[in-house]
Amino acid sequence: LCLNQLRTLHRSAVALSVPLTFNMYQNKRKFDEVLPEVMGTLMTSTKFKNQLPEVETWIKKLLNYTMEGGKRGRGLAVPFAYQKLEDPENITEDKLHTARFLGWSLEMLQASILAIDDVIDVSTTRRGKPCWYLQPDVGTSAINDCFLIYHCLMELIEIKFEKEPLYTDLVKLINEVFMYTTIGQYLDHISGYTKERNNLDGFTMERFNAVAVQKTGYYSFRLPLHAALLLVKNRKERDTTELNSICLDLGKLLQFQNDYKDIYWDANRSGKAGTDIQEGKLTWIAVTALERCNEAQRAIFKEYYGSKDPEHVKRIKQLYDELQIKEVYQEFKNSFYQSLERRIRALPREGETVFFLEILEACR
Ligand code: DMA
Ligand code: MG
Ligand code: MG
Ligand code: MG
Repeated sequence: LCLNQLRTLHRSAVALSVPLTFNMYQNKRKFDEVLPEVMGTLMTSTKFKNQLPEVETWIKKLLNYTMEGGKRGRGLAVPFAYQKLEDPENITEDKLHTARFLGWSLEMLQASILAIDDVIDVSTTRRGKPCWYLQPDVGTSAINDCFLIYHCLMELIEIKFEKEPLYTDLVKLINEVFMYTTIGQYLDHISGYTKERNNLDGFTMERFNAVAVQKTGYYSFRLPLHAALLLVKNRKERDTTELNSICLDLGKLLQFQNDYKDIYWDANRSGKAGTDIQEGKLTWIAVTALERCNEAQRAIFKEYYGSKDPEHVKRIKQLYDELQIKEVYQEFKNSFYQSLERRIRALPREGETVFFLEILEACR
């Protein structure tokens, strides 16, 4: 047997012990069926009683608009994680239903994070339609609407879980994760390049990673994982150190892919028009480009990055091409996947491995 054949055999053996079937999205129909119940539950809130009639109309319009579309990765991850992390004999249909309900709560959180992110990033489209803040009669009032979505989420989980033992831990989890996300968003905002500030000291991979972990890793991976763990019977006995660490690495992965798509995917494919170059964002693409720039190229970067002028944006994209960023990205992405996959396969429980392999696959 030559070395390559051996490698193939080894890979299929590993694949057999942990089948890489793509299961998470098979549960999407059942997940979607829970949404009307989630909305119905929210609308039973006593806080919405005796309101002026436009309040309920507005809340429904706001939630329908901002929660529509998207891949539902975070929401679906909750019931999927519960199924994979809980011992089979403890899984109940009731808890699965709760996991789906929790998943939708996280989708609501995601809606508020994205709606405010689009204001910060001066974006124009999201999930294939204009950003919420660009809707007629919204504008800067979108900031208040984001609070409103957040409070709908908190109200929803109060109505549904107030009397459950998991309630306090759930509220603490959401608060903790939202705290990290808002810190991450702050860091993202102040790390941007402007010609006036003329400072690229912060454009390092270390800083990119620190921001990505906080703005993306916590709410995209750690939150669904821990929301699911709240339903697992003997969860307090589980050691989550390595799981948490993998979540944050997945955050880096999701963010450097997100940064790539901002430049190289057109809006039809990603559902949103990119603004990273225009807004001078600290992105994986920009940091990687700077690592490879000579003095002349660095001067071009400093001249044109962070400008809304389409010609300047074009010039930056041309610089990225000269530096072969696409190729560097593919290579980096492959090796990042491989090392994460190794760590995931080394997890002590097969359910943990299956869960994370699925998430990794969903990130492809
Ligand atoms: C992603 O940042 C992180 C959050 C908290 C939304 P981003 O602005 O790059 O996201 P997107 O590309 O979806 O606007
Ligand atoms: Mg954005
Ligand atoms: Mg952003
Ligand atoms: Mg982005």
